[in-house]
Amino acid sequence: MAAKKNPNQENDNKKIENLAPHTEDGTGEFLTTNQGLKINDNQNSLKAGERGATLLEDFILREKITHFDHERIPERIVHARGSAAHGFFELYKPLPQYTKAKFLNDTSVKTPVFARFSTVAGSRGSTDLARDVRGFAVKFYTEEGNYDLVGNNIPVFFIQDAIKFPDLIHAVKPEPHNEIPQAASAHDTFWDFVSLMPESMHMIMWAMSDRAIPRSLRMMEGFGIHTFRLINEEGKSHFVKFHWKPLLGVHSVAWDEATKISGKDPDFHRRDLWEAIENGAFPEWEFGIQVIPEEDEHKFPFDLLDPTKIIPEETVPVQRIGKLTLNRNPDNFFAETEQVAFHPGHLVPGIDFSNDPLLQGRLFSYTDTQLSRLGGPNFHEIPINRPISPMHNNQRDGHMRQQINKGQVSYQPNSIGGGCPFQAKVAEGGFTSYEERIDARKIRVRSKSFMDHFSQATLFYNSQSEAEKNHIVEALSFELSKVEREEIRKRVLGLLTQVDKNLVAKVADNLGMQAPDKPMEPVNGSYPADADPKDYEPKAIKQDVDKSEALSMAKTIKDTIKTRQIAFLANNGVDAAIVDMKKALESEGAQVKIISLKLGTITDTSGAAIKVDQPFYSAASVLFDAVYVPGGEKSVHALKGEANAIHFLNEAYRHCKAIAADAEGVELVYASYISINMPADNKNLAKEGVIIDGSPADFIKAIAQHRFWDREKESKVPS
Ligand code: HDE
Repeated sequence: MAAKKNPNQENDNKKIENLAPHTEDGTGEFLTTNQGLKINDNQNSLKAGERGATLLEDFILREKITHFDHERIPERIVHARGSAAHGFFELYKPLPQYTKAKFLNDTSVKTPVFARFSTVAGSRGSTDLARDVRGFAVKFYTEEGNYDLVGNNIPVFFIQDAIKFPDLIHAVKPEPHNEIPQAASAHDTFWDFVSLMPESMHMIMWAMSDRAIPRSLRMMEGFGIHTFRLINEEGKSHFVKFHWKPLLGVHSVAWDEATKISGKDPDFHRRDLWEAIENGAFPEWEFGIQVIPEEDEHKFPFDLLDPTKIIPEETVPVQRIGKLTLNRNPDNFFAETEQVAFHPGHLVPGIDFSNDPLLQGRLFSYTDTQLSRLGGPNFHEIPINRPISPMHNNQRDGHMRQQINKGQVSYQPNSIGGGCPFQAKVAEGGFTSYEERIDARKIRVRSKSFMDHFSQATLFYNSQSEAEKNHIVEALSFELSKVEREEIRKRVLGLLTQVDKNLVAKVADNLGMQAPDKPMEPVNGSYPADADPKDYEPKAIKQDVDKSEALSMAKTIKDTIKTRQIAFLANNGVDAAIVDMKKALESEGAQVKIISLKLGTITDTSGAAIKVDQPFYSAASVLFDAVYVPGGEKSVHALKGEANAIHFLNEAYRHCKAIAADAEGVELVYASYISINMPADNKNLAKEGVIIDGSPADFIKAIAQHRFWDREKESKVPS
C-alpha cells in the first residue's frame, strides 16, 4: 500500500533552522508575561501603598519569580561541563560496500550536526583544564533520523563492563563526605578503585598523558571507542571503529600551565571554541573508519568487543571518509548545549551495535538519565533534539508535551486512522537489527579474551616520545602524591610494574617509595565472589606492533599557526616595524594581542597609536601560544621595569613556547631567566624555539612546532 499521509499526525519535515518556533531575540518587542500580556512596570512589585507590603495578587511578580526559581535542571551526572557548536558533515566518497546509511552514501548532502565537547568528572561550573577525558559527542541530523556518535578524545575506556560504571564514577567524583576535590582524579577514592581494577591500566596511561590536557577542543582527536557494525544493502556486516582527526593537529598544554589556566581563565576551552567560530576559523575534523570484515573478528591479539583495546592504525589503517565543520555557535547555551540529549542508541539503518558489554549498558543509560535530567519522556521534542526527518508514532502525552496530536487514533494496528502511521519496509528505509546469530548460555562472567590488561598499556607507553613519557611519569607522580593512603599508592605501583619497569621506577622514586617486584594479590571485590581468582588473573598477549606512531602527539600536524594566540609585549616607543610582524602572523591565521602596562593606547616610534588588547595585570602567558618582544628602546626599557613582563617571558619559556625578540627586544629576554641558557651568539637557541633577531618566517615555523619540549631537559626556570 502506498504511504498515505496520516490525518492524525501533523509533524512536518522541517529544516533544523526552522525548528525553534519560539526563537526570539528580544529586540523591538514589548516585554510581556508568559501569557502575552504587555508589562507596564518591570521595576516595582505591586504593594499596599508606597511603603506597604507586597500583594499576593501580583501575578507578574509571582510568574517571574516562579520561573526563576526553577531555572536550573539537574546537571549531567557525568560530562556536566560542556561546550557545543553547530556545523555540518560532508562525505568524501560513497561507501555502499560497507553501509546503506544514506548520509554515508550521498556526497551531495551536507548533513547538519551539533557537537558537544565535555570534561567528565567536574561539575557544570568547573574548569575546562582539568586533567580528564573529554567527551566528543556528535548528533547527525540525517534524513533517516538522528544518528549520535557519542565518543571521547581517548580511544579506550577504564572498564570493560557497564555494571562497573557507577562505581568508577563514584570513585572519581568529589568524595562524598566533603565534596573534595572538584574536577580532579588526584584523590584516594579514584586511585583506590584503579588500584583494584587492572583493566583500567591502558586508559590510565592515556589519562595521565598530555591527551587529558588539550590545548583546544579544536585540537583533539575523537573516537567512538566501541566496535560498531556497518551494514550494507545486502545485509552484510563489517565491524568498524570510528575516528575524528582534527585538521589543526593534536596538541596539548603543559600540566603546570593547565593548573594556571584553571585560575586565569577557567572557560579557556569554551572561549577558544566560541571565538574561533565567531572569527570564521571553523574547527574541522576528518571522519575516519577502521573497517574489519566480519570473518576477521578473531584475528587480533585482543577481543574486538573489549573497550580497553585499540586496533593499531598500522594493523588496520584509518580511511578518511568525510569532514566535520563547526561553523555556528549556539544562540542559547541552556536551550541547546545544556538540553541536547545524546544516546549511542540513536541509530540509522546501515549502522548497528556490537556486543561490547560496555556499549550494551550505555544503550539503557542514556534515555534513562534524560528522564530525570530533562524531566520526562518528551525530551525529543526540545528543538535541539528533534530530527529533521518526519516523526510519527503513537506515543502520547507525558510531561511538557509540545506536539498537538489530532484525531482519535493513538494505537496500532488501527483501521479508524487508515492504518497510519505505517511500518516501513526495509526497502522504504525501515530499520532492522543485524541478524547476529546467538546461541549461548545465560552467564555472568568475563570473557577469557578480555584478560590482557597490560600489553596495550605498554604499547601506548612505548609509542610516546621521550617528553611525553616524562609527562606521564610526572602526572602519575602528581596524582599519587595526592593519595593519602600508602597501600593504595603501593597497589598502583604494583600495576605499573606490569606496564613498564622504567616507568614504575621513576614514579616510585618521585614518591619516595620502592617499586614492588611483583603486583599485589587480587583483592575480594575485584573478581566475582565465587570465582577462582586465577580465572581473573591478567594474561599478557603479544601485540602485532610494539610501537604505533598514531598514539604519540609528537608527529602530529605542525605546519600551521592558524588560530594560535600570540602575545606582543610592548609599550610607548615601540618600534613601528611591529606592524610588519603582526601582519605576517595574521596573514597565516594567527591572532595577535598587544600586551602593555595599561589598557588604552600606546604610541610607536612613528607616532602612530596602537590599541592595547590586555594589560599585564589581567593577561597571562598561559593564555598564549607564543610571545614576541618587538624593539623600540623606550618600550623595552619600560618593560624591563615591569615584573609581570619578565614573569610573562619566564613562564612562556618554562612552558616550552616559541619566543621571538628583535635586536632591541632581546634586552628584555636578557632580563629574564631565559638568559641563563643563552649562548653568546644568541643563535643556537633557535632550535629550542627562541628566535633572536630572526625573520617572521622563522617565528612562524617555530610557533607551528607548538612546543619545544626538549627545553624541559634544562632545569626548569621559576615562574
Ligand atoms: Fe557516557 N554517559 N556512559 N560514556 N557519555 C553520559 O548521558 C554512561 C561512556 C559520553 O555531551 C550520560 O546524557 C554509562 C563511554 C559522552 O551530552 C549518562 C557508561 C563513552 C557523554 C552516561 C558510559 C561515553 C556521556 C550523562 C558505561 C565514550 C556526554 C548525561 C557503560 C564512548 C554527552 C547523559 C553530552 C554522557 C552513561 C561510558 C561518552 C549517564 C552507563 C565509554 C561524550 O547516561
